[in-house]
Amino acid sequence: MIPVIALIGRPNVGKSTLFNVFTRSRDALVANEPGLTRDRQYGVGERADRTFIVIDTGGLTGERETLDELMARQTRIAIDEADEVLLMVDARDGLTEGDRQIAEMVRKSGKACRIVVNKADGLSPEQAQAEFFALGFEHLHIVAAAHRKGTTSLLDELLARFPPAVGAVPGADGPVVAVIGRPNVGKSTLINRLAGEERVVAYDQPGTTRDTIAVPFERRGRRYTLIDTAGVRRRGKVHETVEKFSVIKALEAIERAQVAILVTDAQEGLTDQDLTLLGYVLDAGRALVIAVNKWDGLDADRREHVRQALARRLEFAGFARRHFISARHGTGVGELLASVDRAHASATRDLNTRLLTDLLEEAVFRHNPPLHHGRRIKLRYAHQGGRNPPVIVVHGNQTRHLPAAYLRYLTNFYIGKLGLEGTPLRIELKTGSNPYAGKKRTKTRKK
Ligand SMILES: Nc1nc2c(ncn2[C@@H]2O[C@H](COP(=O)(O)OP(=O)(O)OP(=O)(O)O)[C@@H](O)[C@H]2O)c(=O)[nH]1
Ligand SMILES: [Mg+2]
Repeated sequence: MIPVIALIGRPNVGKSTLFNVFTRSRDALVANEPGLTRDRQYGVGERADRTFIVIDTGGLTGERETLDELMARQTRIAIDEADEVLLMVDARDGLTEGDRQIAEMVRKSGKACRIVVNKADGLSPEQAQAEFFALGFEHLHIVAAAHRKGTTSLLDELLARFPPAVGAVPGADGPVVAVIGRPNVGKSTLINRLAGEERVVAYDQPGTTRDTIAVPFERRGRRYTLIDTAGVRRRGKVHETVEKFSVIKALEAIERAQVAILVTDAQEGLTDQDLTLLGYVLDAGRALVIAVNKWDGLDADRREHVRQALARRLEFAGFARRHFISARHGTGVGELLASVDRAHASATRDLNTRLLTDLLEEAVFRHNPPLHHGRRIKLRYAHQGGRNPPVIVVHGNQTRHLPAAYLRYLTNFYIGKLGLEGTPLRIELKTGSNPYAGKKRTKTRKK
């Protein structure tokens, strides 16, 4: 299980700033204006081989009369989803009635909680912390999020409480595939189609929102593990089942998988939620296959329209194969799985240094990098820097000045020549001495 941390507190205490430090993203908006964050925000962070999920929430005033019910609900959901809560307070404001109210809210939830005293820059630790012990929580951390002070040790203490990460899915061999998508797009139908109908039974059982179900199956002599992210299903008033959507589940599944299948609904088109999920997959660098489900219900005109709309709107995830399927009838599901195989193979492939360097030379020969201040940018050799996603590290001179367009050219060149499919490829540029020259150490050192 991946630890989930919720950031809560009054407006403007620095929750989004800390969120950005933890996730190293610039996603959460930070502004010197209380009440900026309105929705819950989810992000994934990494620290020394550990992965964790962070939830940013909108600030709560904590004052009964003005307490924004919507924000309060958001905060309650975040507390509920979290394994540990960080209640942030502002060292410069000192302890306020709002802080007390929010602390009370956490206490009632029974969740583990730490006080994070922010904006402690320029204050002595004694000054900063003294009054906040009155909130009655044992753990108190003093940080200056905007200056990244104290944030690493906070994270280390926090993560130490959780058992170390368990790679992917314990006991899984073969590709681990996350099946993600909005409620009722047909995730479970697809999983049943792939894994066999007897699996159906499992899904109607109540569980907590955090339960993800790993479904092992075999097809044509190959083993797979599907991660089902379908929410807890409740029988609705009428016939249908209502599915509760959990971002945490999707994030967890994406982290644990090598390939994601994003299931969308052809009849409803792409929604913001689809694009949010897609964004999570791209951030994680996972291999991706897109399943456009419920294709059976569309006439020829409509199909053409949907095809074009998707091609346009999914251009930024162009590496992902799109399959138009009917999970209910089984149409297109075999081809979908074949794409999953190819995406998995591409994403986890070992790339030979010799080959990568030869290809680099070929790419440069065909199309030279430009000059920078009259000196040619040189790309000399390449080697693999990671898998899933594949990372190619390219060494050369003045690589900082390599234009984005050239990097795109190089990326596409590698993708084409290596025959990579269904996975993003990352290229890292490095300027400096050749690490393989390490044997002749004295020479390179002296430069
Ligand atoms: N001096 C100082 N300022 C900080 C620190 N951390 C955050 N700030 C500033 O405090 C302001 C509010 O920060 P946010 O991260 O947006 O606060 P928030 O809690 O997310 O606010 P809401 O989303 O409105 O609830 C910004 O101007 C930050 O730059 C810090 O450690 N020291
Ligand atoms: Mg915020």
